[in-house]
Amino acid sequence: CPDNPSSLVGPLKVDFHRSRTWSNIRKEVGAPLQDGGRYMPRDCLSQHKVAIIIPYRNRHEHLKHLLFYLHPMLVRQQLDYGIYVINQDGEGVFNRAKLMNVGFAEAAKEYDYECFIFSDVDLVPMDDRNLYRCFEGPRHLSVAIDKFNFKLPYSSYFGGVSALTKEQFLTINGFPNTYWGWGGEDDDIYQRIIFHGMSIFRPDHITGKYKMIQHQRDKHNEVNPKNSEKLTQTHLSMDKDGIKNLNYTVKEIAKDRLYTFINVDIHAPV
Ligand code: UDH
Repeated sequence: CPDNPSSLVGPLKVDFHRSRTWSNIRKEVGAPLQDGGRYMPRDCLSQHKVAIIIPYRNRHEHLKHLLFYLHPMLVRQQLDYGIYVINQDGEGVFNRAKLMNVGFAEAAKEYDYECFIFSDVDLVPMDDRNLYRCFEGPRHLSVAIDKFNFKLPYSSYFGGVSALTKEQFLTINGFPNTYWGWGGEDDDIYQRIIFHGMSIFRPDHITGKYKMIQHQRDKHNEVNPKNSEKLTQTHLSMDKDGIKNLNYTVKEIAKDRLYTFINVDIHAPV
């Protein structure tokens, strides 16, 4: 497929006021997909094998909105892609970064993905020129979120949506497994990247616009004050704590038309 897909439209209208049903979304955006939320263009060979990894628990409405907007955009970008929803089993403390590690490991078992996009479930891109593919360095995609007045909240911010090649991800030993509860894991990932001598790529602030679905802080994902202390130790912990020592138990893998659902026990403290 060409480097610059010709079917991109630029700015997208994103509206969360309409409530959507799964069957309607399947009807509206599911037609070109294969089970598991898989797609590859038929008329050309895609240059990008991309797994989209979504850390997840109990955000059904958000997932509907995201998939409704994301699938058509990824199809227009002519990617060979699959969407993986990594659901944390049980009621234990949430761990976003560990779920993303699981997503990497499980998606890599399934197909020869070269690029991994890690995306929060509540961030919907507002411009389809924001390419969900990988670059020479790790890329931070969600640079202009409405909640932060379409600005980076701070210059080293790496939260929300990011893209790493398999090689970039393995170079930093993946993400930390030890950040339970809210906060810090995205800054740890940023430091891993910098400490391994890579720099961060970003789209501009027009292309990188996102709309965040408003929500309250979830249960069992309270701010964990220990996480900010851990950040001072990243340089010591990063080569031990990550994809190398990842352990988890897959409880279920289910293929919906719109996504692959992986329910996983990540041995959370209760
Ligand atoms: N997530 C879930 N379920 C949870 C917790 C987190 O699916 O119970 C996932 C989801 O993909 C989410 C991501 O983890 O988008 C990040 O969690 P978050 O949305 O809580 O993080 P964010 O930085 O927090 O968006 C905004 C909290 C708003 C509280 C404002 C209080 N003033």
